[in-house]
Amino acid sequence: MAGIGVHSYVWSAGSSKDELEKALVNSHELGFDLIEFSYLDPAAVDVQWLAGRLKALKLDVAISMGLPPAGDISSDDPAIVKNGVEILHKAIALTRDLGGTKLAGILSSAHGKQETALTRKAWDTSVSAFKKAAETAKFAGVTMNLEVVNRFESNMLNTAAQGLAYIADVGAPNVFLHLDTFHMNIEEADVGLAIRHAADKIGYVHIGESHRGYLGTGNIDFAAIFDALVAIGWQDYVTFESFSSAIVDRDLSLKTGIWRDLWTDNVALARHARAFITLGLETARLKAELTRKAHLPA
Ligand SMILES: [Mn+2]
Repeated sequence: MAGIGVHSYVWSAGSSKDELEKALVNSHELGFDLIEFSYLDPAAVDVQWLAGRLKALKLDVAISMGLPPAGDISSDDPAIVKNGVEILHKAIALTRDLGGTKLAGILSSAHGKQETALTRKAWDTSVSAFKKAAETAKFAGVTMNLEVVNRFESNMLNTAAQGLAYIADVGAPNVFLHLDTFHMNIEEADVGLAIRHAADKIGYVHIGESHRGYLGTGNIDFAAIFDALVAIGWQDYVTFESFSSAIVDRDLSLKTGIWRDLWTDNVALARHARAFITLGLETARLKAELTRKAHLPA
């Protein structure tokens, strides 16, 4: 197990040096192995300083983002597609410059509720543009992890199976799925089966509750999810993602519909999440062992 990560928006949506430092120290002190940042603008953030702090605290890093409408690589407008590829290239560079290897999130189309169904042309346009970004990422030592999200946040990749089809069309070895239990709980026929089906191509995992608050206080069957992760031999990161109206990012909070304050004490929340994931995975391992062990008479 590479370890357990935490999304920086548990700590703060800000990117001032003080806010970033607080996020790093909190993650480190609570025993997380990775911190995920939403894309940070290198013009506003001292990337070299941040890379140094990550290294000093022995924290791995992942970068996530959702393409904006003006950078939708599935667009009919070639200028918008071109802008989207440039945005992906910048995010790849940031990931590399921070010492990370994973770019994740909604990378194949714009993040947000779409008013029309996806067309074949939009799919093909996206695949073709994404190939360029995947090539750039390969040279940067970065994997591209396509987040599969619910219908209200994208009209393209809503299920793991759709994500696998997209990856097959792109045909690059450094493209994987970024699965998120919050979204899967809405769209998949069976979350555990979907994880097993996509096993070979999963690159990153978000653990989030059905209301995005405290793990275990919503309606997601986490036992089934931890069983599936253990069954496929998942050894990479699982990252806790949670949002509350206590911490607002003007863009992401609105797009993801964060209207309720599901928590205010983020330290208590993160400590609980790490314990919940650790115990959940450990329990799943014990269950797997028990099912394999034949108790026979001596
Ligand atoms: Mn997510």
